[in-house]
Amino acid sequence: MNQLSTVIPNSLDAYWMPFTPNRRFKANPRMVERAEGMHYFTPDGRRVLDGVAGLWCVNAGHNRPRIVEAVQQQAARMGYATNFNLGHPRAFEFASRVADLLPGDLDHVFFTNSGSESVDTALKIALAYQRARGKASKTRLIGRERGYHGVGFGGISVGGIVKNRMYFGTLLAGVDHLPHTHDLARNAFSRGQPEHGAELADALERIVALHDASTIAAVIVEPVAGSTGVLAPPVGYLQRLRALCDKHDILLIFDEVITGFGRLGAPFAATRFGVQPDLVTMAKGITNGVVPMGAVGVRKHIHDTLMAEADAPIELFHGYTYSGHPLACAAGLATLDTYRDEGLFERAASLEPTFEAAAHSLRDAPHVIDIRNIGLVTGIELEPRPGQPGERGQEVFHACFDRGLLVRVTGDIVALSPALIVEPGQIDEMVSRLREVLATIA
Ligand code: PXG
Ligand code: PLP
Repeated sequence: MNQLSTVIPNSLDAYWMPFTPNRRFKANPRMVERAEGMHYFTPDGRRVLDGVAGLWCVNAGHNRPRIVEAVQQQAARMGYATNFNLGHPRAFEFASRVADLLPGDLDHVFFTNSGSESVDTALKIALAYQRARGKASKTRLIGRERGYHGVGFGGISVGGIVKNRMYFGTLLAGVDHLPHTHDLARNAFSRGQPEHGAELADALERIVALHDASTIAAVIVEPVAGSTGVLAPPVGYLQRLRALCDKHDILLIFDEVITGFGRLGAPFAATRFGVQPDLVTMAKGITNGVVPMGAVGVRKHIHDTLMAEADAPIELFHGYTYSGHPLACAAGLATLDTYRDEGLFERAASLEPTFEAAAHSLRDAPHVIDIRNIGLVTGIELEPRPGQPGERGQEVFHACFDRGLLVRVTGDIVALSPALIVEPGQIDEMVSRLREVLATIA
């Protein structure tokens, strides 16, 4: 153990924690201070099995020496260089590597520092592209109910989570939403893609009928909605959405912040589902969560149009101080090497049946009203307590942690999305601990 393990913070007051009930947390804090492989360790040395790859990001597992060393060496060599009018080799190398993994002619990569920034960047590229090709009236952005696209104003505007929107004023103008695809009546306990719901994509036709295609720039969806409870796309849904976007000359953006880098047993969801998006947003697994980074993959014709039609030497007036940060690029390169050399995407694909069977074995556990899965991710939906939505979920989260298992809970939906290095025995351990917890809570 390193020396840091003896440091206990003596005040929790100053830190305003993100997406956390701060007062509750500070009354009963739960901390981790070290991690390795599939586990976190608490300051008093307890081991916690990580059922969610950190927060859907540590796809190669925690503290992999190859990634640690790459970051250490880069920090010692050059910790920072601007990417505005100056380059460093690793950023170019990493962009090429990411482009190689992306399907089709998604040949260009713009770097950001998070999923939220990637979403804002993709929306801005979509708007700039429409204008550059002489379709400046195409400005409307279409999201989807229950979508999570981060917390920037662009992302919450196209996002579909009421609490992430209702406190923050008028948001972006000119945004519409497709209906979500969650349908317990028809699709409960589905394995892989649910059977029913492809026709929900046709809502785009109604939006087009209402506003006209000449006003619509882009549609953005998560291929599998993660944050709002693991919603795989109904069979045929994404294909239908792609066809409608083609028909009406609308860009299709896949937000692959969670689904990218192996979560579905393929490099991207676009690869797995065989649907070609025009723009892809990424983050999280791009650096194994070790250094913050995000990226946007851009198809050739979009990039080339913006290059050819630019009315100023700078083709896109956009970028972040830390775009292409050297530490993030170093971490990203070592991460992609790890995914490749350990065959982790293939490993995720081969574990999917085991993971699916384990998840669905909870069907008869108390409170469970749905279980759904795809790749190495499952959502286990619990019946909410009457008049107290989310309370049962919070209790499950705490009880799991106290029994040495980290899960992710959104409302009353429990998600498991382990690192792709997970062993079958650890999948069993996750499921049996969760079963114990479900049996003990009211
Ligand atoms: N898009 C998607 C699809 C995401 O899942 C973001 C954008 C935003 O990324 P950043 O890096 O800005 O957080 C995400 C992030 C949860 C949870 O409740 C999910 C995310 C973040 C925090 C919590 O499961 N996903
Ligand atoms: N605010 C101020 C005052 C700045 O100078 C900058 C960047 O130079 C920013 C915000 C944006 O920061 P970032 O590029 O890290 O997103």
